[in-house]
Amino acid sequence: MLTSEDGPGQTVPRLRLDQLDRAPVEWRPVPDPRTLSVGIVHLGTGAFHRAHQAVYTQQAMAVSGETSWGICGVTQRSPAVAEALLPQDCLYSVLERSAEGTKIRVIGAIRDILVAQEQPEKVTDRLARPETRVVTLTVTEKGYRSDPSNGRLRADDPEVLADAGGRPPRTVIGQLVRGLEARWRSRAPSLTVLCCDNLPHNGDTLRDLVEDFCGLSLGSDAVRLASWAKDNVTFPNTMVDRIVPAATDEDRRDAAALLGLEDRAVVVTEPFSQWVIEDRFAGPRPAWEEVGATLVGDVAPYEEMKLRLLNGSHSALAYLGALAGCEFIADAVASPDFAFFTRAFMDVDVTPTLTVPHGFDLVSYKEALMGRFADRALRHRTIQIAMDGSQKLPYRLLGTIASRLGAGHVPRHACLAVAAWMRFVTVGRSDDGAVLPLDDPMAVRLRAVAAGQSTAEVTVAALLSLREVFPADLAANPTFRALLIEAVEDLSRLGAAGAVASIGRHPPSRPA
Ligand code: CS2
Repeated sequence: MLTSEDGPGQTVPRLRLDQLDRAPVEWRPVPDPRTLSVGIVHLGTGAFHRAHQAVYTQQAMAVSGETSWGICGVTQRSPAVAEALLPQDCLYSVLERSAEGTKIRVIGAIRDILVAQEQPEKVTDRLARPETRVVTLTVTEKGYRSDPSNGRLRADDPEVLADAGGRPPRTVIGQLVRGLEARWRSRAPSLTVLCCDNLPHNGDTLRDLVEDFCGLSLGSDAVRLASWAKDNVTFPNTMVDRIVPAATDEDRRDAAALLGLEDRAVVVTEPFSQWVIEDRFAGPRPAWEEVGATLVGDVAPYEEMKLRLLNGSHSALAYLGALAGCEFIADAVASPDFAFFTRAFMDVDVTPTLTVPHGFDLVSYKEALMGRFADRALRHRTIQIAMDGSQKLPYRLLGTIASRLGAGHVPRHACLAVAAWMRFVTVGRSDDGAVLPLDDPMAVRLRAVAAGQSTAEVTVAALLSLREVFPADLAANPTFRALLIEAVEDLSRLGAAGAVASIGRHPPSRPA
């Protein structure tokens, strides 16, 4: 067994700059992390950022020879990432797994790390420094504290109000606005802010949230800041894609065995990676397009395709799979009924709602998605994706449903997925009785609904009344309501596996 230098046995040294020459040369970071200076601040330094934007940035610097795009990561909710990274000089490894095997490389693009909740002033300072030219964000859907029904800032959120009142900021939007305000006052150069979360029109949404916060907090300065920002700050929309399951002890052991160094911040991911960015930068940026990022005029078609096909299928498989007792996404799609269901969900419910970019091969894209879901090397837990459903459903499933109902069709597969979420949050157990933990910012209210449930009608009506999740017009749609009641009943009568199998026997998309 491999043990760390701090643990018993003292056999494997920790990954650090002064230990890097122990790692095989092809896995060491290029450029040398010691030569980098910080030009990017990233809010939300979770596993996704470390497996995605940080990798592109390191590769872009390797190709261009630039050394000014080091990243200062800011962790939001917990200091755990900072605690793992700081003793490693912010180095970590990316373990790329697939049926073909496992690859590893060390990433050194992150050069500093701050804990937002403990160092708010330092975060503002970093955001305001003239050498910071790009800010990127991955703080998950809930991190924005927006109302999914209209994308605007929740002005009744106590944390938002407290930040708007002037305390050192704890919310992401508060941090960003304080940083922008400091840049405005110090006449710092222009800045590009790239939202890299799975939200529709993520850049436009973020710009609106910033504007809302300014309105709440800055009084008459809000207008002056807005007019400066209009000329000096851009918020391009982006689409990001890479599946990043939570790393396990086995991943950490494999990384140690490959590197000969212990890495407590390893991230595990798939070979696939995609980044589509609207080409609206306010100033300099890394040469991301040299290393696979696509710069386009309009991200909307890519983003809708990805959110509805990939993330929509993910959420459907997460709830139906968890109820059926599948631990991993690959377990779920290994069942022919689940695979058939997923294809039908994509083809029958989602595809007609999409505007496909010119020349884009949608058939191959969907096939590739099925392959990615089925990859057994990637142990992506259904329960990980099931997290924060109240924040994800509107963007991943409800848009598809509203669009299909509007066109006079019955999106039966998407409705079964929403019904599975309803059962997941109200029953909280899989069909064989295992407890399914509810990790959701609305957990208290969702549990209150669960406590009052009696029949499928009552459960569906109570959940549909949650305006933060279901827009009023969709909630009032009688076809939607009837489909949900039928699906909730099917799930309880047949179990998730039975309901998934039986939907395959329905004629596809009967007119409503
Ligand atoms: C997943 C996403 O956890 C989830 O909700 O659907 O993180 C998904 O893996 C990524 O968006 C893939 O790009």
